[in-house]
Amino acid sequence: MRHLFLCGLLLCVSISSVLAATNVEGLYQKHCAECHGKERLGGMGPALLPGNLKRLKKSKAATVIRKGLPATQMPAWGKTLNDAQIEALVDYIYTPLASMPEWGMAQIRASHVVPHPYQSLPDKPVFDADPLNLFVVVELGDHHATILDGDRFEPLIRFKTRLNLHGGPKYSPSGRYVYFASRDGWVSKFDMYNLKVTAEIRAGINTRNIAVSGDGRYVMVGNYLPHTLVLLDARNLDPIKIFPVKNNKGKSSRVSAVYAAPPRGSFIAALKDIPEVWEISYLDNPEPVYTGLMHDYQLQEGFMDKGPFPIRRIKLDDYLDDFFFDPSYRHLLGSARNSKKGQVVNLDVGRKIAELDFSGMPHLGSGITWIYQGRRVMATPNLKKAEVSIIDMQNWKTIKRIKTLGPGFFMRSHENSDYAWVDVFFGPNKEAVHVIDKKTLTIVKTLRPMPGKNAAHVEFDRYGRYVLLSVWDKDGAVIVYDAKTLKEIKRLPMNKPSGKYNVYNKTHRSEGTSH
Ligand code: DHE
Repeated sequence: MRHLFLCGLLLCVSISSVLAATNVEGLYQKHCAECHGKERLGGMGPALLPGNLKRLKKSKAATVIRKGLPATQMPAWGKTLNDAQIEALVDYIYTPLASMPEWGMAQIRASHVVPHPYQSLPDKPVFDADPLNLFVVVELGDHHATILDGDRFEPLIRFKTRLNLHGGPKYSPSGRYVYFASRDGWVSKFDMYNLKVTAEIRAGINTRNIAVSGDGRYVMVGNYLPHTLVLLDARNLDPIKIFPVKNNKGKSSRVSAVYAAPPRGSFIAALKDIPEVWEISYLDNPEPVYTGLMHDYQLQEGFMDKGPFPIRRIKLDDYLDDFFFDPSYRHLLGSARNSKKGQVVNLDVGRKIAELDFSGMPHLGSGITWIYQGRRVMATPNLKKAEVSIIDMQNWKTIKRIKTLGPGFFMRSHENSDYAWVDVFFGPNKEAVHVIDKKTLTIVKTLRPMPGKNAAHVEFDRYGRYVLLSVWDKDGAVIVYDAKTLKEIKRLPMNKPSGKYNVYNKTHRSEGTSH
């Protein structure tokens, strides 16, 4: 009898766990799949797999689901889901997939398409606009991009992109080609002269961003999933090499971001799960760029890989989630999501040389620099605090915190403008954009171009005469302002326009924008 009772109990337990499992799968598909992918492999949001959640405790994951994650699109589910449902979801996302999809050389190669091979299209632009004053405008609302004439502010073409483009599209050195990355791993090459997509390849399952080498020969892709960096030949995007991202003990890591450092002839990648920065030379003969630095190399000899594209590993005290270079590319300024201290890493000597006083999680990749009272300063918005930090780049001290109406995402300026623009991306004032006087470090004007709608991300034209601002809404717009008078010049209706990228400013590494 007791035996029968136990069997019944076990049956009940296993039925309820099956039900719970079915429910949690249903919960995931209903609330999470749209952003994190049906298979948890990532989409607009990151992949939700144990390998990608290593730095997050389960209790913290529950808080993120309940309260949302500041500075991301992750909403708070605390009012929709109860505690048991949240716990079940946490267990679910920390459970490994039955089989992990592979994304190695075979899969990458199989995805490759080249509709217009390198040098098969004419070398003359098919339009009469200034090719160096064009803008790429990414429209997230329906996954399109518009190429905009930067003198007349008229679209030359609007074309469909891969889903959820993220990060800055990167130009070839001449500005003829632009490379896009989507969060689900697609890299697309677009010919700005012929207004055509020329090649595409899926280099990862969940991608962070891409960088183009200073000589235009390579594209490096940084992935969250799998934990790899993938090097592509820029001509037709043929894959050249996959770098598994692992430390010397075999622990693997997501890539936080990868950027090109042209004066160094290298790519620099920050890692999310290993406290290391990697420098990968793309020079045919890597030695010359390190002239004078061989001593440091000898010190680190054991860490250098041999062969082409050598990896130099710089050990740090903390992880890096975001970073910025000084104009010489000798220093890297980095921040980590859960740390109050930023780090300044001297890339020549290969170690941290100073700490930065950060508490608001600056979006460093969005920072800009200018000369203030004879000294170069860096300015960055903060994702968790309503302020802009101004940092003296000689002694790395924060010299001013400019109070804003809410945490901001993007800050932009231009060499020829007295103003720096910063958005209020989060909170009740997300419709506002501040204009800061670079000489006095004070807000001189706050614009609210479309009340109730999020206004964010500006980019200047090549001369610094006009400023383009996005209103991130389905019925949004790119609004053109006169950079001096701050008066509106033109409004172009667009579908949730996000970033805008001017060819000249990007290819000439303007101090007022990202590179
Ligand atoms: Fe971005 C650039 C990281 C969320 C829109 N964002 C970048 C870059 C990094 C980064 C490292 C620089 C890449 C480059 O230039 O190649 N972004 C992150 C995050 O860690 C964060 C907070 C969380 C995440 O989901 O990854 C994040 N970003 C967002 C958004 O929610 C935004 C607003 C909408 C979206 O598209 O997902 C967003 N990020 C952008 C844009 C840029 C960008 C428009 C390019 C700015 C530029 O001018 O170069």
